[in-house]
Amino acid sequence: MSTAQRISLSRYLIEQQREHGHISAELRLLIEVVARACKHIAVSVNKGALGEVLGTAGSANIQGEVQKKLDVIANEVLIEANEWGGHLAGMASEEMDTIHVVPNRYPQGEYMLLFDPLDGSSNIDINVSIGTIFSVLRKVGHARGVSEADFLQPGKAQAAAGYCVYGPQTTLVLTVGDGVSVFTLDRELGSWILTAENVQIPPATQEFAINMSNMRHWDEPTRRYIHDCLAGADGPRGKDFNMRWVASMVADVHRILTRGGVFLYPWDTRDPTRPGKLRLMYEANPMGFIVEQAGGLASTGTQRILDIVPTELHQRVPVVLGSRDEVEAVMRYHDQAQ
Ligand code: AHM
Ligand code: MG
Repeated sequence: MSTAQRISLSRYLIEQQREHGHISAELRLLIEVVARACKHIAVSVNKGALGEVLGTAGSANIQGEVQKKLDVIANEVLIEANEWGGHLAGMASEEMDTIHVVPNRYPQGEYMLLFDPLDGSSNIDINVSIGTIFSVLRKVGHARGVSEADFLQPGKAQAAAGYCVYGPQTTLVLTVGDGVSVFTLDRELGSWILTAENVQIPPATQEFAINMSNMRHWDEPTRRYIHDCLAGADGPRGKDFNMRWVASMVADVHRILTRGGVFLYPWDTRDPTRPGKLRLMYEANPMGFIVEQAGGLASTGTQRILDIVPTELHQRVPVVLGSRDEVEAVMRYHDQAQ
């Protein structure tokens, strides 16, 4: 790609606003600020041990998970970058107990930003891909202020969603509801360059991603589905399957976006208070929106993820997403069990 042919994220967003009318000026600013924050996080990630950013922070989040230093750093970077711009009413994060309302000293906008600041925390210290996932909602109604209830909107109401993968390349994937675009960070210039547009997930696949060590905890339909995949070409699915599991949702979803596949973090019996590991608002909804915009499907196994009306901020859900034919196959196994 010659320098003249390069389209930066700023130009892409201005064209989305001006020519296609897909986004408002406020939403454009919001996405630019999030992308800038991701660049900042990428710098910390790249420093690793030299930046003293590895290891635990000595604290736990609301879900009782030990926070890594980078979880805390990434959360702070996103809040500090976004709170003063006038485009947001509030923010919610996997790493914060409750919402962060934009302080009174700054103007309030109509959008709300939700994020998993550092996804794949168990991979931070071992130099494997990790990422940031974000979701944007619009405040309904014009009353001043914002409360937790304003955030409890179904995923289909998202105005934008994206993720950034900090891997061999730093990649930003974005949807504003008009397909999925991919930007690669040019580290020398410090700019995001459009490297793929209108990404489509192949509908058929022979690759699944699941943490097999949890098999004994799964529900019966998931167990039967994986059993049949493992039976290969001679089994009921009639084809051989390959398995991949990075244990960073961003990396697993990015592989699926690039070459197809199905990702499962199913319902399991380990903790009766939670129906799955992944969080609806910070993980399942933004990834579900992106996957659907790329022609794939995102389901709990029995219900479209983007239709779920949240009842709490940190709600967890079972997640099955990726290539359309394969997600439908998983749903059939669940249907048959009912
Ligand atoms: P995190 O947000 O605390 O990093 O947890 C979410 C991650 C996902 O990225 C990944 O798919 C999953 O947890 C991995 O779970 P497991 O440790 O069971 O393999
Ligand atoms: Mg996560």
